[in-house]
Amino acid sequence: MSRFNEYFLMKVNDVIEYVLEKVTALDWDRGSIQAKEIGDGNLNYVFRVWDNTGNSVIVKHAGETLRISKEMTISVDRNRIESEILQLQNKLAPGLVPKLYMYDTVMSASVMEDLSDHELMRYALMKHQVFPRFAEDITTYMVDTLLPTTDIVMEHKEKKALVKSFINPELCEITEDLVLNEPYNDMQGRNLVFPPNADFVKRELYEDKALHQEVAKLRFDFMNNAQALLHGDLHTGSVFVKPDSTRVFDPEFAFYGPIGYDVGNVIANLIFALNNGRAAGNDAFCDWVLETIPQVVDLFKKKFLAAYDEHVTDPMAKTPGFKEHYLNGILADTAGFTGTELHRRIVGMAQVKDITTIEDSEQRAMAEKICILCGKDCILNREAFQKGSDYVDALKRAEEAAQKEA
Ligand code: SR1
Ligand code: MG
Repeated sequence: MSRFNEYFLMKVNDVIEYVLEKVTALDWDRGSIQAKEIGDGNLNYVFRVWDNTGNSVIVKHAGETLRISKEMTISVDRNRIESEILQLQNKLAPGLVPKLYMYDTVMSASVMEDLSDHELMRYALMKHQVFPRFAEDITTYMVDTLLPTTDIVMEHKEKKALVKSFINPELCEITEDLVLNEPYNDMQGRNLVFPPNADFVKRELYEDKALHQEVAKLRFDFMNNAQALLHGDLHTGSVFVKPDSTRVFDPEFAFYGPIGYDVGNVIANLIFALNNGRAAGNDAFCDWVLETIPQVVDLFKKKFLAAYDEHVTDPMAKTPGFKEHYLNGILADTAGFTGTELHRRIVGMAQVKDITTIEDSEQRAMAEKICILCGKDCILNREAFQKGSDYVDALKRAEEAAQKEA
């Protein structure tokens, strides 16, 4: 009788036993097999399991409470969602996501390719490493995973079945609260505001009613626009990199939502990296980020338009002018969700190390002001963000305005 027929929260030794029992395709050396918990995210436990003969896998295991807060409980079904979208994305974007070996809805665990030869992109960026192929790879990943899952491409009943299968209410609720509500009102008293910026945050985020109106529109766009099957949490901590490879992982927030949510998350997280580079005075790194941000937008547009012509099946979506209308909507959403990600990572409970590790408090306060002001520009003027250089211009405006505040 297997110990793994009923859910429990596994520790390191349980995971070794689990792998020996479940991952039989590999010829494990029982004498040298070992495991280590290497999780770095806010939600799950991640174990690397390896032996001395060269076998290794990653086991991702969902607990019933979150790593970031034991008071927060969410369904362990997130592991199934993540596993199923990874299977689909391995078909849509092979080579850009980890291979999935198996998943188990009893133990809420999945076993996947060990990418230890890669590095977490956020940490590599914090060391000011550059990744010249990132813009190409991430835009291929986004276009190849997002467009084919829309109902301008996919048979409509098949798409609706996917919407149903990837309904992810508890993880969506985290985003609806932490990203699209609390940064603007601290409704649950769990925001983490850097004290030197308290008055600035109050004025710019908590008291700006015009901003709240636009964020409300974005919040209901997120909740109601079942446009494509999103990654749902596409920040630089969800990407592994090495010079010749980019792999997007951790799609447990996947659901059918607006495409601009994924694209905007990528841009905002590059902006955090830029501000870390600025605080360190690393101009060469900042120049690379300032080239990469517009490349991401412009390559996304180019590849999206080309893929649209090749893959769209819906007859009305082929009507002249509709393609441009559809893309313009995505671009405006992209700017809006760039802005909400910029805000929530500065004042919300889930912050980013790119900013929180800036030691000099004046530099950190400046970096945060730039992100807040740039985010507001992206949200309030989102229809005007149509090309990559619009983000570079917005960053310049935010830097100038933040300097005046200092
Ligand atoms: C309570 S979870 C906090 C954040 O971690 C995840 O990576 C998502 O970004 C979520 O918003
Ligand atoms: Mg994550």
